[in-house]
Amino acid sequence: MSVFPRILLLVIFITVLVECKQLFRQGRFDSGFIPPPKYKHDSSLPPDLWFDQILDHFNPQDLRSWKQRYFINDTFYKPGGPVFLQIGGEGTADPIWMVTGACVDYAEQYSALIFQVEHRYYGKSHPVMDLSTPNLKYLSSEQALEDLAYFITSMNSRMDLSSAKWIAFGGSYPGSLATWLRMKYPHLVYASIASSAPLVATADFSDYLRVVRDSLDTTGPTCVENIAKATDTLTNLVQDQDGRVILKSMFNLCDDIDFSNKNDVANLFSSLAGNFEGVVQYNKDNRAFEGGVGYNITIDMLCDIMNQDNQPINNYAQVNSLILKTYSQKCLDFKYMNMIKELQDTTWAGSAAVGGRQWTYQTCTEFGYYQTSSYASQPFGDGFPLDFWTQQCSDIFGASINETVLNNAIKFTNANYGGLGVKVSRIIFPNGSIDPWHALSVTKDLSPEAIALFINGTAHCANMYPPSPDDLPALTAARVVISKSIGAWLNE
Ligand SMILES: *[C@@H]1O[C@H](CO)[C@@H](O)[C@H](O)[C@H]1NC(C)=O
Ligand SMILES: *[C@@H]1O[C@H](CO)[C@@H](O)[C@H](O)[C@H]1NC(C)=O
Ligand SMILES: *[C@@H]1O[C@H](CO)[C@@H](O)[C@H](O)[C@H]1NC(C)=O
Ligand SMILES: *[C@@H]1O[C@H](CO)[C@@H](O)[C@H](O)[C@H]1NC(C)=O
Ligand SMILES: CC(=O)N[C@H]1CO[C@H](CO)[C@@H](O)[C@@H]1O
Repeated sequence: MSVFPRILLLVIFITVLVECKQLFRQGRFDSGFIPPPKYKHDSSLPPDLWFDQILDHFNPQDLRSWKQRYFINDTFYKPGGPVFLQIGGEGTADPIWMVTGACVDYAEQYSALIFQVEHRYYGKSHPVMDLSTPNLKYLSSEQALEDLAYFITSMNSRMDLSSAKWIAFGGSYPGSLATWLRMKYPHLVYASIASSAPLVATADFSDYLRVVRDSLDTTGPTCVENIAKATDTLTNLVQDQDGRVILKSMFNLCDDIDFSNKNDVANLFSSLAGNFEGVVQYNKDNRAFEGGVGYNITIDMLCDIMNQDNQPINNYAQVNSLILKTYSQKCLDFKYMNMIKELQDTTWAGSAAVGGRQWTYQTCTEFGYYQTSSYASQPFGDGFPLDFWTQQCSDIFGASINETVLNNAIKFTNANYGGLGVKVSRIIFPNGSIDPWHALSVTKDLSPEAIALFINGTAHCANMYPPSPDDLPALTAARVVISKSIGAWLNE
């Protein structure tokens, strides 16, 4: 079931049960940023299809190609109808999104053909033999955008769709891709819905924990206050031999704490913050398929524990136990080198290949997005600053992927795509008020044609899920706005 490794944003619960793993990394589940929606699995999911894709779009002399996976649902399509393109992200593409979720509802309403294209290097879309650092050089958002443009032009001629209006859908990193695809290829992509899309690359994403704090604060001030008290106690105990023995048993740690190992200590603090990050980011999203885990843990539940009449450190430990139990972890593995070793595995069969290694590479070479402890007024301490994150790039990928590379890459990404100055039209940017990622996204209209849709009370990509009777009114209203906008665009 889902173990969240330590990297960023969008996709799923991997059904690998690994003991002693960190649970949440950089805001991302094992398989990516958007866990699958609630749906009863049955045999009628669309089958894998394969597209001959170009390896290096930026070198016309390189004729190598590879097989990219995609899915199609033509049940609702009527000739003359639009084409909805679901953009895959940093995890395995899940065909469940071809039969359920908001995009499918809109497809039924507007007689659309639906495609989903898996992102290169993730899932079953393997452009190269393995994930060695040299082989990762074709992994970038730019290559991914070219994949999509080439896919669209090919399908236009193969399926006679040239006059169809393509609308791109994506949430989280694919939301950014949906934005940039519309910007770069307005003649191929007619409109985009870019949910919870982080458009600004930044190494130090300290605002993440600011929003986590604000989201926990919606339950009242004591939750955050008690976390801060627990962090103080933790900070004191960890400096003391007897204290470390107490912490080991209290937090069910897999190993003794070696205080001289700064990376282990940082990783411990970061993992305990991760218990809250993972819950806040996906709070009450209608996401779990039958048998999925973790979807029923909410902000309210964690804050109820933190507000118990008990020592805050004990409550903090109880939250940790709940998360460990939920993800079937025997103990909390906070050893830095265990995490690094796992992410160094270059095989497609390794657990890091589910997306952890690839996404870490994209953070190191394009986006940063490190959820550091540098924002002062958050309750999780200052124990995992930016250098704790940036060193991971060279520790995992070698000295050639270092902090200089990261800083240059971030400047390039923002210049290349425009950050929040992106010039784009016929696009909606839905965002959730409690989702930490809204801090890097569009929350104010860019223009009358590029609209922010801020959803009060919801988490990451909530609008993409199928409706649920528990949905907040603002979420229901947002889905209607999106649906009506699509209708209006199609009538233009
Ligand atoms: C398309 O989605 C609808 C709605 O879930 C489903 O009934 C239909 O079987 C799907 N079609 C294909 C070809 O998967
Ligand atoms: C969450 O759901 C699972 C499976 O349905 C259940 O075993 C578990 O007790 C639930 N956890 C909480 C905290 O409600
Ligand atoms: C960082 O990597 C670049 C090239 O990948 C290399 O030229 C540079 O010397 C490295 N810097 C350090 C401090 O290792
Ligand atoms: C969001 O909802 C909360 C609680 O329901 C309410 O107090 C707040 O005023 C709302 N904010 C906006 C901007 O509508
Ligand atoms: C937190 C935040 O950025 N909120 C903004 C979201 O977007 C709306 C407009 O759509 C603004 O009014 C909010 O201030």
